[in-house]
Amino acid sequence: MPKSLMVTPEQMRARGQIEFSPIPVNQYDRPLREELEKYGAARLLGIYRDMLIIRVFEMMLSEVKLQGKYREIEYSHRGPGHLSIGQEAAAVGEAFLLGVDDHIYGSHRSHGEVLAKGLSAIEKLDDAALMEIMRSYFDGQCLRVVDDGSHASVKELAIDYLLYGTLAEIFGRETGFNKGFGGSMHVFFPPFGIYPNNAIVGGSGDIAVGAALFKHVNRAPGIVVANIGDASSACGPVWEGLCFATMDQFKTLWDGEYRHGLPLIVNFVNNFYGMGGQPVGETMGHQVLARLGAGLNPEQMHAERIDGYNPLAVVDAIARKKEIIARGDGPVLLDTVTYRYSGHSPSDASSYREKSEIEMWQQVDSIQSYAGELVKAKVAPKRDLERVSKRVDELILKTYRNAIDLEISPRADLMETECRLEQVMLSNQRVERMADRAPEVLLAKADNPRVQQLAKRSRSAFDGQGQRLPKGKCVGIRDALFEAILDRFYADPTLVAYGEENRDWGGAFGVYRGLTEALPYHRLFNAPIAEGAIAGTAVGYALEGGRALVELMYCDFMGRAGDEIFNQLSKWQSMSGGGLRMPVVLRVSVGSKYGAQHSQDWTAMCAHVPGLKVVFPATPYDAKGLMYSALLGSDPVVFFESQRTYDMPEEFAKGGVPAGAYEIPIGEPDIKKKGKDLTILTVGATLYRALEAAAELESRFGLECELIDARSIVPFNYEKVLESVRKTRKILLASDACVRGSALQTMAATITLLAFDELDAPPVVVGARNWITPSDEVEDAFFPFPADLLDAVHEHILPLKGYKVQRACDRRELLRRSALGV
Ligand SMILES: Cc1ncc(C[n+]2csc(CCOP(=O)(O)OP(=O)(O)O)c2C)c(N)n1
Ligand SMILES: [Mg+2]
Repeated sequence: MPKSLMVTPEQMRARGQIEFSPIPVNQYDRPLREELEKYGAARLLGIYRDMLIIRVFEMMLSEVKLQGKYREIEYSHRGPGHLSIGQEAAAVGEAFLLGVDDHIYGSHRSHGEVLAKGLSAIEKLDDAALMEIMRSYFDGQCLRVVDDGSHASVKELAIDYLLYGTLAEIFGRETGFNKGFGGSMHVFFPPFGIYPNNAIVGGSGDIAVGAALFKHVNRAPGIVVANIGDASSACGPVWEGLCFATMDQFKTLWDGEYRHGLPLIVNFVNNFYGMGGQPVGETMGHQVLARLGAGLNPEQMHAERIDGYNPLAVVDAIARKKEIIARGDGPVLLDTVTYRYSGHSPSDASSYREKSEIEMWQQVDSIQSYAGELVKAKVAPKRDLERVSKRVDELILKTYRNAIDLEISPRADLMETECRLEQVMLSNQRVERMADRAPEVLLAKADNPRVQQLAKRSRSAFDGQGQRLPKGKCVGIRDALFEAILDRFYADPTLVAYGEENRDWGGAFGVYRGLTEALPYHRLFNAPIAEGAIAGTAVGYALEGGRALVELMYCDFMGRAGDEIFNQLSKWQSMSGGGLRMPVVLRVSVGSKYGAQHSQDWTAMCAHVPGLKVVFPATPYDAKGLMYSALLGSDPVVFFESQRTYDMPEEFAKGGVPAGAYEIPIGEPDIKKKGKDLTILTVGATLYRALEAAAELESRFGLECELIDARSIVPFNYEKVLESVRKTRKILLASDACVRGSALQTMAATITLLAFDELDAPPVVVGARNWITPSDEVEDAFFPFPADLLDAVHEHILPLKGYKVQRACDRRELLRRSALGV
């Protein structure tokens, strides 16, 4: 909501109508002869070879899946095989003009795109660069398999390498491009500009936008292409990604050289089918997919339909779209017509379509047609094409033999302790800055009005005499977060922050107040209300090598970004075999007072999905130190904050919140108060209610409580907690999360397992009720209060003399609730 964008009734209420421009459909009709002049015979023949490589590769996989053998050599491949037989021209045409800096993101049916892009990269890279890539990628593990001294040139070796790395990955071998941790639907190879392919269809719809955002913000060379299936054009990530990608601000508000559209081609690989459902005539209403671009911006995303059965029509389209992007008018949308002869997967009997339909497309088969054109235009005689075909057959057979051989191509041993997969689930690096250049800022840190304001505040909750100060006079959690974030913006030039109401407003809860003055638009901006795209673009931004800090306002809104958080953010480090990093900090706040859809603590969901770090600080000291660690790390961190504690001053750390930088290691709980009779472990804002409970337990019952703030949930070092339990022999765990399945339940179970002999009572978890959060007026019945903690201690840990339970929580009551599912 920048003030410069005035909304006037005069303009908004004026009569008029919206004009749309015609959308080109299959307009390409240039004779081959013209392309021959442009590209030369060798390159045109290369297109034929590349299409054939893909066809034979996919036919090989089809045979393996259907018959359990290829050329009579048996192999059982249990994994998926979504083949693109028939779609070769679309893939090769797209890749033809793309350089190594142009990055493709795709979907489950991407073998063809991987091979086409790889072959194009091999064509463009010189021998030294190719050797460097092959030698350095995973220390040359894949190269050693194929480099048998038989290759006449480095390019030939590289083609072998590409085919082998891809197939070994499909067969789940450690020598594959992603250590076998990705497999058929996810295989990718960043050194050739081939970025993650997504088995969550449409998943690349917002990730690729984030990749383009990276290129834009960091002025990195190249463009990004999102290859998305036609049926997946209905998906949330695709629509959210499109809205994000076409935001006006890129062309209106961003400054100077940053004022231009994103370098992005959204390419719908339109084979007219989902699995069996048909977007045209059945599951969607656009009739022609290219129409989708029309409503998104006045440029209509320069959308057009192109004939993906003619590789040269696709080459032509990519050339024109690249020009549009180069002049700053991206992003663009392509509807690339193609067809798959193969089923959705080998088990698909194509019951949803007529055989005659498949035959019609086979009659105009792109490879056959193109071969005919080459011969007709005398680019190559038929026997040359036959020679190419024979060579391709040999190549694929050799690749197959190597990839199925367990001696040459072993599977990763995941049974050993500290196995390879454990090593890549999280990257655990400390990276001061993701690029070496001066960060762009608008004013010196010392001149920042908020920095100046905070300099006058107390850094502790108490004055020199130990008297509690009013909150308004102290540095609170939101200020402590601001300090860490501001500081990192002056250190890491790639760091960007965005989300809803991040600029001007100052972040939904005021954490970013003062950032707008400090940062240009391209480092801090408002995103559309598209939580999926906010998280998904951060994934793409990080995969490309940047660091993103994104915010989802309320924790509850993670539901909107579930796929991006749980399937994307958490997984690409490991699915890359450790080749990629994911430095993303996702801030979410846990609310109260706003009822059922604005008050949930979903730490357990994040903790349940492997691949995410999860923290929930409750004090300014911890918030600042953990934010530093999160923003210096290389892993995705879901950073929980509580709206109840944003203005909480520091009352635990001696000396208050340090003004300078410091890090608190993620995973280390902290003892907030020493005690010998009962351990209380809390997550988040419940710390303060536990503190009240501890005071009461001490004053009324003489029990000295040891209070431990978990601070982190994943990872979590149990040592301090176990040490405490050894001393107190009793532990109560409390948080605001609904008690069933909460993160503390896992901790309680682990403590039981590790300290069973030292416990006098079972670890007891107190949380919110298994209800919706009721409205503010009655929400106290939902959240745990000090009395609930005392009740739990009395009923399950240690009877408190003379204590009267306030709310039943005995065995019978717990059984009743459980049987009812509440
Ligand atoms: C989010 C999600 N929903 C459903 C599926 C199951 N699925 C796999 S492929 C597919 C069809 C996708 O069609 P399209 O996007 O046109 O790509 P194509 O298979 O035609 O290449 C479906 C429904 C999935 N993998 N991910
Ligand atoms: Mg499709």
